Amino acid sequence: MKIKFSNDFWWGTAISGPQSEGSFEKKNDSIMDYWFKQNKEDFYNFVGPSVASDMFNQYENDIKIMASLKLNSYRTSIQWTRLVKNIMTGEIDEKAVEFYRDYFTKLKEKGIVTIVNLFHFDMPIELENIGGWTNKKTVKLYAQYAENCFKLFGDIISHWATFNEPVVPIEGCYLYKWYYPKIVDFKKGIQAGYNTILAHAKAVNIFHKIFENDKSKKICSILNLTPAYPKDNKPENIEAAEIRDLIFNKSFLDTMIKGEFPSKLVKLFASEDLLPEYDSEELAEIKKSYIDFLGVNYYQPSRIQSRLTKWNDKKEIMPEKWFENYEWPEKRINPHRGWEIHPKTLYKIAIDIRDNYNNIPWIVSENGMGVENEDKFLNKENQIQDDYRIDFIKEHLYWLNKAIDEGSNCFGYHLWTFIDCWSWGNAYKNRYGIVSLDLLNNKRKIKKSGYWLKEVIENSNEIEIDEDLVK
Ligand code: IFM
Repeated sequence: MKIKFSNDFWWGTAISGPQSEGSFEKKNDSIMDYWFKQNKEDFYNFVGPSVASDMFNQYENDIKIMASLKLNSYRTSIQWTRLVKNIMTGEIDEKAVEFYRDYFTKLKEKGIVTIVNLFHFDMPIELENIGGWTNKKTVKLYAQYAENCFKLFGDIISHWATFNEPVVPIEGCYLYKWYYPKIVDFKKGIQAGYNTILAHAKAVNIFHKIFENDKSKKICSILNLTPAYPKDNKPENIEAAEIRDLIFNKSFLDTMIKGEFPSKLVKLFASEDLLPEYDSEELAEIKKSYIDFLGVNYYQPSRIQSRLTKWNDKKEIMPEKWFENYEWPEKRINPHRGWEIHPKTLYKIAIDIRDNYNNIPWIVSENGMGVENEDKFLNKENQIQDDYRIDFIKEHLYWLNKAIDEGSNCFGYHLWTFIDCWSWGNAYKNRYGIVSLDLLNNKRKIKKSGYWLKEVIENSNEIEIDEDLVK
């Protein structure tokens, strides 16, 4: 069977500053730099973020590789801790401006549209020390940083993102101890989430004011959506799945697209005295804000049931007070990452955006597969034969294409990621790139999946799909 995407479809890859650039010449530490200095043992093979994929030094060559693969778009992020010399005053580092201007200009010269994201988990440590997103001072400084970015790079960059996966730092820093400072405090997490939404709103309102006469400039937020499937049709399981969706998906999705917090979520948090500190001026700022498009990172759904045991109220309250994860017996899993593979959920997301979110233009801003020990798939020419990744992409594209045919307004697909990158605590354990990275010498080599993507583009965006793969 053949599927086809429109001729102007965006094909590209996504990555982030802290995971690709390395910390060369950076004047400030992010929580990730700091955490590594404190606890190297928390990182796979003791590998930290200082070199990452060496893109700080090799971006020019990397852009040539992207262009050779015919990719027309890309996403990366500016590191706040690089661009700003003095975090508390917002003073800009002119050397960093030179670096980013050259990087973005070189992309533009190759005809690659870049979405520039402003925050990808990399809170400056100085701000974390005053409470990070729980402190409104961070919101103020973020808004100033965002305004500076729009003014410094707005002549080169048309497409922007305020945040990548804003729910992840809440989960990682305030609930499940994935990231420094590994606090377990749901109420603080809710305050941090609310302040993140406020920071986003301030940034997009500033953006729309600066570019009010230039409709080519567009801004989004990038959300990792994990739709919740109830175990079965029992009302208590449906209710549990609905709550999981409210907390992890709709909290950001509804607010950023509709300007309002879901009322059921507000009631739920109020019933447990979890509401954040807010005022009417802030709510008006959020209400006024809007995004021009949405970025959706899709990896896996969630499988949910109601609690099998009563929540112990003596324990610290957690979102799991209202639901439990459920092991779906038919679950197909990526064993390296432990994440479910369920391509059809991308169709569900696409139709939900069409029907419930004004059919806003959107892009698959991340989708991909992390695999350990990819070296075992090297052929004689030293090229990784990642056919599993090609199949993974095809399956997702099949469901995406079907949703687009049915009217969902998706304009592109970005793979995570361009080159094998540093993945926080997992460091270089799982490889995601369509270009491999040799950690011994930082050499790059295009994987089979990279050439496959090039072929798709050269073949007028047509893809041959084996029916067995998508039945
Ligand atoms: O590496 C991360 C990225 O920072 C955010 N999205 C998921 C990726 C893979 O785990």
